[in-house]
Amino acid sequence: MVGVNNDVRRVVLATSNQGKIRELTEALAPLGWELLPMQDVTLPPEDAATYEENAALKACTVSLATGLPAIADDSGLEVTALRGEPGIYSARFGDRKNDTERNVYLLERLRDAKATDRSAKFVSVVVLAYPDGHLETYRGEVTGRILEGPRGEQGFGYDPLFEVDGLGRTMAELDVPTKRSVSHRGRALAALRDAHRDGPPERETSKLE
Ligand code: ITT
Repeated sequence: MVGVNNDVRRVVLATSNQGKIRELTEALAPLGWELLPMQDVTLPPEDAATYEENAALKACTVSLATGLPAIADDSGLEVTALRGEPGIYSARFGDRKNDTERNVYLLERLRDAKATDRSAKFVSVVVLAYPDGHLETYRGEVTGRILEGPRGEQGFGYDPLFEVDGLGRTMAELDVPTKRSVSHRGRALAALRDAHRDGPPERETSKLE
């Protein structure tokens, strides 16, 4: 650890996912924070059982290594017909190597699913970790359904297969501001922005009896 700096105006982005980096950068811009890449810090294996714990693992690792506050997102796609799979394992679904292969695998797994079984949701948990160990946690979700083939060129990951409820468009057919306003990550980050509107939120202190 490189000294403790809890000043939230310089924050490290604790992710190696370029799609997340773009969305975090865009959604956090109104706060005026300086967002730094994590450079040579390696993220830990995501071996916890929840999005919250995995996001905290990533954010804490980077915050401790850099001595600065760090922000991480752990997210996933939960498909009803697959009883919530791939969930926290979305980045390594079926051991496939990249987004395209994972999308093909998802379609294979859903080949026999009835139309009503194709409902799904995206979940994002964003954790802001401070070098003194304090954590802030924000969660967002969006519901939709998995199409039988991809549509759209924007976004990343499972976006081309996920049609957002009420919009009739896939997440990959949305421009950046629209994805931000409806998406799981956009919602989690809106909650973070609200909490920080007037500076860092007050920390809860436990009272000693
Ligand atoms: P970092 O851990 O470095 O942040 P990662 O891609 O490994 O990157 P996760 O472990 O949180 O991140 O995996 C989430 C996966 O869920 C991601 O790789 C995508 O396949 C999928 N996913 C998450 N958010 C998504 C989004 O907004 N659109 C499409 N797919 C998404």
